[in-house]
This record gives sequence, C-alpha cells and structure tokens, in this order.
Amino acid sequence: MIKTHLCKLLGIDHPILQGGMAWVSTADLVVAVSEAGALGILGAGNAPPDWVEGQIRQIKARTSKPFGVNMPMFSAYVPQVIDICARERVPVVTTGAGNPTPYIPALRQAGIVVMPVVASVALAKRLERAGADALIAEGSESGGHIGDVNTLPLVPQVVDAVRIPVVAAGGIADGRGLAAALALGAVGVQMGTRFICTTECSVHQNYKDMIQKAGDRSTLTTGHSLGHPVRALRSPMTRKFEEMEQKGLTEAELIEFGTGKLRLATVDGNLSEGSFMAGQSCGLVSDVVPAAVVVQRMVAEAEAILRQMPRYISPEGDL
Ligand code: TUI
Repeated sequence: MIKTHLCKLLGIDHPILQGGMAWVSTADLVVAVSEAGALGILGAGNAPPDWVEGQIRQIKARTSKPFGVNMPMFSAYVPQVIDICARERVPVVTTGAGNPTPYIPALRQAGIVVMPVVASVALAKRLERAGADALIAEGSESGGHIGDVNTLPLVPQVVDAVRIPVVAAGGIADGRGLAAALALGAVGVQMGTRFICTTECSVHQNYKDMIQKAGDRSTLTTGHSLGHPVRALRSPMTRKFEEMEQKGLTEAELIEFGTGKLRLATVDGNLSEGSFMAGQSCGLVSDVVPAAVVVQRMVAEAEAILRQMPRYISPEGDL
C-alpha cells in the first residue's frame, strides 16, 4: 500500500485519480476505478445537464466509494452541472481548461472537495487563495487541451508555490511515474490515457488499438494558432487540421472543423475524421486490462521502486 494525504482527503485506498475525459470516462469506467480503490472521475465535457445527472445516478447506484465529476470551464452548462453535483452530493469536483474561481464558493458550501487542474504556477497560487482543497498540476505531455510547461518542471514548482496538496498529471502511465511524482513532492497522480485502455472503458475498440500501437512520438499538438493547444494521436484529422492552420484559416473555421471530432473518435472509432486525444504516455500502454489491474500493478510497481531507493544512499552502495 502507498498512503498519502490524498488518500485521507478523498477517502480512497490508492493515491491515483482517473482523469475526467469527455466522451471517455463515463459511468462504467468511473465505477470500475472507484471500486478498485482509486478515484474514478466522470467527464462531463460539454454534455447537457440531464445526461450528467443520469450518469451520476448510475455511478451512485453501482458504487458506494468516492468518485468525482470533471467540468471543463468552456462547458455551456457549468452552473447547472454544479447544482446537480451539489444536489447529488458528489464527493469531488475537478475543473479544467480555465479558471474556476467564481464557482469555488458554491462547490465548497455544498461540501464538495474542489480540485482544479492547473498548468501554471500563477493559476495555482490564485486558486489556493480562492479556496481550492488541492490542485492537479498537469504538464503538457497530457492528452487533450494542454498548457505549455512539462510535468517534470511544473509539479515541483507548483508544490513549492502552494501549501495545499498537489497531484501530478501528464506523461504518467505506470508505477515508475507514480514513484517519480512522489519524489517531486506530489501526493499522487492523475492518469487519462492509461485508463482508456481498460476493459471497462466504453470507447470504440479502434481508439484502444491506436493507443496500444502508439510509440513515444505518436502524438502531436494542434491548435496553437487558437491559443488552445490540443494533444492527440497523429491521424488524418490532425494532418488536415495542421494544413488548415498553416493556410491561416480563421478561428471560427478551425473551431467549426474541430467540433464533434472527439465524439467521432470515441463513439464511432472513425479513423479518418476522429480526433483521438491521448498523452505522450501512450508509448507506455500496450494492453487492455481491467481498471483494477491498472491500479494494482501501478501500486505494486511503485512500492517495489520506493523500497529499492535506499540502495542509492547506502554508504557501501550496491553497484
Ligand atoms: O481540460 C483538460 N483537457 C481537456 S478538455 C478537453 S475537451 C475538448 N474537446 C475538443 C477540443 C478541445 C478540448 C480535452 N482535453 N485538461 C485540464 C487542463 N486545464 N489542462 C490545461 C488546463 C488549463 C489551462 C489554462 C487550466 C487553466 C488554464 O487557465 C487559463 C486561465 O484562464 O487562467
């Protein structure tokens, strides 16, 4: 077992969060991860409030363990989803893709643990002042919408800048990543890509196949011209998007082209048009296993690594 403050804060057995992913982390995956003793997080994305409410009810009917809901700040339904989370007594809310400061008081008042995703030290400091319970420092190795600082430098800088607990995200897919995150001062990790390749994740098989086949250089970022870089697996869609950006198409045209492409990947497995968002850790993922196996493997591997560490400081050395 690896126990940190995160386990106590959230009431979980293992210091591992499954990142909330729109169209990807639906009730089936959330229940599996939470039942495994980590924290499953529903990806609310831009989904209508009725759908989010239905998913939360399904999760509560199938597990009594803690779980979370992630809401990106660009969702059209943020206030309604917050009301639902308060009414349904959702234990944890994570936010992403923006500054959630205006919503923190309402969430805390409802007894919800608030954990915003940050990609910079500046926002980390602001959100600590605004009342966040903990932060998720997400480096640009992550999939989807990202900032511009990598995980290895970002996490310790955020840890130094705030007093609240910090979770590391971006580029982590195994026990080595968990051990490294703890060494950086984080209290745990959040992973997205690794959890896509689980038996309980409901995305199209093509998505899982692409991640399993991917290597270290299989992802790229697009959307820099929009100021919102997105990391995804290289595909016909990302090539087309790159061409359109190079041609200097307007923001509205690029957004129109991009809209709906994530759903084409997750639901339809559309290889030519879908946007298969994934992090650079895709090169570390080579099987599809139950979420509980991901969690158990990861903890066992991190534990073995941490136990071996004293050999580097013993006077005799082991070399
Ligand atoms: O939110 C994410 N990742 C996402 S959201 C998403 S949905 C999507 N669908 C289609 C196209 C594009 C996106 C896919 N992936 N991660 C959390 C995250 N938040 N990463 C970086 C940030 C972030 C960036 C800037 C958080 C705050 C921020 O603040 C800017 C400000 O307003 O101060």
